[in-house]
Order: sequence, then C-alpha cells, then structure tokens
Amino acid sequence: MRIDLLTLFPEFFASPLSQSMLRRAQALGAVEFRLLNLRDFTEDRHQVTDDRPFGGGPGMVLKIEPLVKAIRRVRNEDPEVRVLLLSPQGPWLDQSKAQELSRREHLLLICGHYEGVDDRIRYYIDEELSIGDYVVTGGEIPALVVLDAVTRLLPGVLGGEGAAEQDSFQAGLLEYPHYTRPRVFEGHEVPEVLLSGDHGRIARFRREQALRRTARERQDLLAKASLSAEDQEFLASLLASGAKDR
Ligand code: 9D3
Repeated sequence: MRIDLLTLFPEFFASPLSQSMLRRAQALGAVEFRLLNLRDFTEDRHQVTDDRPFGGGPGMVLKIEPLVKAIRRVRNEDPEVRVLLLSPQGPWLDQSKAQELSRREHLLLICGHYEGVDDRIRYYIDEELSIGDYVVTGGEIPALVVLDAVTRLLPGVLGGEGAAEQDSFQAGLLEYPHYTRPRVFEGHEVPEVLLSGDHGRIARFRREQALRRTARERQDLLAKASLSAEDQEFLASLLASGAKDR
C-alpha cells in the first residue's frame, strides 16, 4: 500500500513514521509513505497557501488552487487513488472504516489547517473523515491516527498469530483485562483463574470480563456485537444479579 500525505507541515510526520510498528511496516514493504508539501503546489512567488475568508471572520482558509493541483498530480499518477480530507465535518473513523481503507492500494490523506479549507475542495475529494468530536489544531494528528489504524491491519505487519486476529476474535467488545507479574502488587491480586492453567476456564473468564466491561461502559457496542447464546445467558445473569458491582 502507498499512503500519500498532503500537508503544510511534512516535518511533523518524521518522528512518528520512523518508530515502532510504522517503521517495521515500511521495512517489510507493506506500506510506503510519501510526504507532499502543499507549499510546493503553489504557483505564486511567495508560495501562499492560505487567505482571509470571504464574508469576514477570524482565521485563515486554505486556498483551493494548491490543493487541487496536488490532488490532480496524484490522481494523474494513479487514477485509483482514494482521496480523503481529514475534517471535523466528516463521519467518524471506526474500525470498519480502517479495515475498508486497508484494502485499498493507495490513499491520499489531506491535512487541513487554520480555520478550515475552501469548501469547494469537496468537488475534488472522495470522502471526509473525522477522528471524533473534539478540536485539534490541524489534520496532521488525525492523519497519523488514520494511517496507524490502517497500517497495522496490512498483511504481515503485526506478525503471524498477533493482535489483528485477536481484534477480530473479540469483535466489537471491549477487551478483557490483562495482567503480568508480580502476582500481588500492593495488595492487588491477579484473578486466581488466570494462574489455574485451565484454558477453558480462562477463556470463559476473559469472555465474561469483556462482556461485563462492555455492558457497563459501552451499551452502544453491545447492541451491535455478535453474541452467542452463552454470552446472552451470561449478560442476563449479570442484569439479574444487579450488574453494577464490577
Ligand atoms: C471553531 C470552528 N472550528 C472547528 C469546529 C474550526 C477548526 C478548528 C480546527 C477547523 C479545523 C480545525 C483543525 N482540525 C482538523 O483539521 C481535523 C479534526 C479535528 O479537529 N477533530 C477531529 N477530527 C479532525 S480531522 C481534521
């Protein structure tokens, strides 16, 4: 997969792209990132990328011409590219959107900045995407969120039996709790069942913990999760016993 990033701050991405999973994914050849500096797509002497809003008001707006020039360059190279604008107005990123994007061969992520982007960009992009209902100062951090969520899903990146399969196994529920040594820390004990060596009991414990947490914190997820008859029985017994006491 190729992920192009169009931004006024290409240096912003250097450190995150050179660490950890993202570094490994590139080394494996699973993904290639390319940074495009919006300033390079201006045609005026001062390389102006923003201007004051028509109608007045605070802040600056990203100009349409350099954005469209950059989009056209990438679409000419690859007509199949999926062009996304990171924008507070977009639908929220979720895991199924990350999965959908991970099946594409080429993304162009456009990072806005200042008060926004000339709205006519909508005629040139494929979709908008938000990372949630809070304000961050530009599209750069949202773009990092998207590319991280997408890259870890690419074949080979998480290494064999790893976390991507776990994700789909726990599909749509919050995770069960994790523990490692020491067995007792400041009086807080690891649940006995995890030390029992009984893999059947351990699997059931973890499933029930995941269900319990999801029922407490995320009713919205529970409503969409695919639950076995056993899961539903357990949830019914939770409700019957008063549910609130963890
Ligand atoms: C006061 C009106 N503003 C937003 C509701 C202006 C504004 C602030 C910050 C417009 C854009 C931005 C920069 N944010 C993004 O570009 C952005 C974003 C976000 O702020 N939150 C969640 N997801 C995203 S995706 C891109």
